[in-house]
Order: sequence, then structure tokens, then C-alpha cells
Amino acid sequence: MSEEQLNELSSRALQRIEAASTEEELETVRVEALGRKGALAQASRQMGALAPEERARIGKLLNAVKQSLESSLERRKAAFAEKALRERLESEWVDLTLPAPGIRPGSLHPVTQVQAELEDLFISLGFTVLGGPEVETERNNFDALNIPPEHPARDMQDTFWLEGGYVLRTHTSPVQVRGMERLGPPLRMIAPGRVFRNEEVDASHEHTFYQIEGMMVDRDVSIAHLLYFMKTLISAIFHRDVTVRLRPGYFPFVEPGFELDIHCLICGGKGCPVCKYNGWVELLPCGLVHPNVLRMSGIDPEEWNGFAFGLGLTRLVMMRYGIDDIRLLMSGDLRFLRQF
Ligand code: FA5
Repeated sequence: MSEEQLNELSSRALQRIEAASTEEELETVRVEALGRKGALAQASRQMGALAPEERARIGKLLNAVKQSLESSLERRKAAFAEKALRERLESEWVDLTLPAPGIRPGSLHPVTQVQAELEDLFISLGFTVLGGPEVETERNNFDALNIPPEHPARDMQDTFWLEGGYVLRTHTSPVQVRGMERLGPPLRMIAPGRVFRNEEVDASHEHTFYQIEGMMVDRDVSIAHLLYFMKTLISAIFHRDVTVRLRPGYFPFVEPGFELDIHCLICGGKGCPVCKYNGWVELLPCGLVHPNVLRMSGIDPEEWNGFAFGLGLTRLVMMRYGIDDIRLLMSGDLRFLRQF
């Protein structure tokens, strides 16, 4: 290979190196010029045929060409690597000084929300809010409410019995007893809380649910007072006309006793699993406090009388929001709860 041919080869390869637009093109040029079967390798194989002084000159030139091509390749390769790094840094750039994306705010459970509204309402009507234990004495849950042992009314509430004369309270009515004994007459109290029954669970029955007890003891309390407070309660919750009906109901701790039902708001009274297909939902049992109950808590029924009610808070929440299955309220499913 002559000197001109080598210079020619060198300048062509250098041009291609400069013109390469990808690393792959660069590699092709490298293989063709500097590879084992490349142009320079072929040239050096032809050196044996040259005269000795020619061989030294051409050999030197060959080395110079090789070095110049190698350093050009290196330079372009480094440029490609730098460009790739720049692009990666650009795409992966994160501003660490940005504020963190805050914590998603929680919300109160719908039962808690309605309970708080009713507490505010009754506080505004002069009632005190009382709490009571979920593990109650048999006496407060039954006997002091005029339900002695062997009384058939005990069977109306399927009870979780504990050892030592205790029960998981089946209703919030034992707080009536605690309220009368702690505060004495005259008395206006409500007692919201969780209650427990050994129930067959279905769309409207849970084993664990919420009630709000209400009680007023004063002089000359009548059914008119009771109805006034019940109507105030219902219109405060539903903000619309709700059809109610009052029918006789039996509870040993009231006399007379009533069941206040509301027209089912889930189906509009047509019948659905929530109202057991009869169009009405039992919501608010109530009545005038039985004289025996007053007497057992140390209040003279000749001087004082009163009313009491036991609102099914969980059922009320279902009616208010149109929830067609009580089990959703206890599910803890955030997809459900986030709607409130
Ligand atoms: C009572 O618990 C009485 N202590 C209420 C009372 C208080 C009457 C004061 C008179 C004076 P009852 O067992 O009906 O009554 O329950 C009251 C309300 O709780 C029912 O109307 C209903 O709305 C609700 N309730 C009863 N059982 C369940 C259940 N398994 N799941 C959800 N809600 C229920």
C-alpha cells in the first residue's frame, strides 16, 4: 500500500468518524478500519512485500494513521457517552426541594357524624350527654329496667352473657339507670353508644350496632312531650318530610310503650330487604317511664314521671344516606367510607 493510499484511507475514515451520528455507526467505522480484518490490518499484511527502507517509512505512517483514528474514535465515543448521560440526567431530574404531597385527610364515620349532630341538637334542648360501659351488670341491663330473671322479655334480646353477673349490654337503656341514680330528678339525658346482640346478621341486623338512649324525668311529663321531641329529632336528621307511624310496642320499662316507625326511605315504602318488604322501618321505640323503673332507681313515681326512647342509630344512618346494607357500615372498607 502506497503512502497516498494510506493518507486517502486515513482521511476517509476520519471523515466517516466525524459524520457518524450514532455509536453503532462509529463502531462500524472502527471495525472496517481498525478491526482484525480491517483496512489497516490488510495494509500491514502487505508490508512484507516492500523494500526495507519503504517498509520502515510506511510502517511509521501506518502507526500514525492508526493512532490518529483511535484517538478520533475515542473522542467521538466520549462525546456520545456524555450526551447520553446529559439526556438521562435531564429525564430523571427530581426537585428534592418540592414540598411532600400531603397526607390524605380522613373523615368521621357516618355513624359518628350523625351521633354528633344529635348530641348538638339535644344539648340545645337542655339534655346532658352521658356515657356508660359496654360491659354492664345484669342488674342495669335487665332487672333495674323491670325485666327480672325468668321474665319472657329477656328473650327479646339475644344476649352475650359474661361470667360474674355481667353482660355485653344489649341496649343503651342501662344508662337510664345510671343517669337516674347519679343525677336524680329532674333529668334530661341522652346516651349514645355501642350495643351487642347475638343476632343473625342480614341487611338490617348487625350483632354490633349503635343506639342513642334518651330520657326526660320531670313533673307532669306527657306523651305530648315525647312526641314533640321525637318529631324534632326526625326532622333535624332528615331535613324533609318523613312519614312516621306510632303503634303500640311492648317494653317492660315503659308504660304505655310505642314503636315509632318511618316509611322506608330506601324503597319509598314499596318493599325491600331493609324494610323486610313491608315498607316500614322500626326506628324509635319509646314510651312513658314505668313507675317500677323510677322506684328501683330511688325516684318517687308519685312525684316524678318521664319519657324514654331508644333510637336505632345505625338504622337511622342507613335511612339518612340510603345505605341498603347495614354490613357496609361495619366493613371498614375505605372505598365506602370515603363517600361521607
Ligand atoms: C330497645 O333496645 C329498647 N331498649 C329501646 C327503648 C328504649 C324502648 C327506651 C323504650 C324506651 P329494640 O330492641 O327494639 O329496643 O331496639 C331499638 C332499635 O335498635 C330498633 O328500633 C332498631 O332500630 C335498632 N336495632 C335493634 N336490633 C338491631 C340490630 N340487630 N341491628 C341494627 N339495629 C338494631
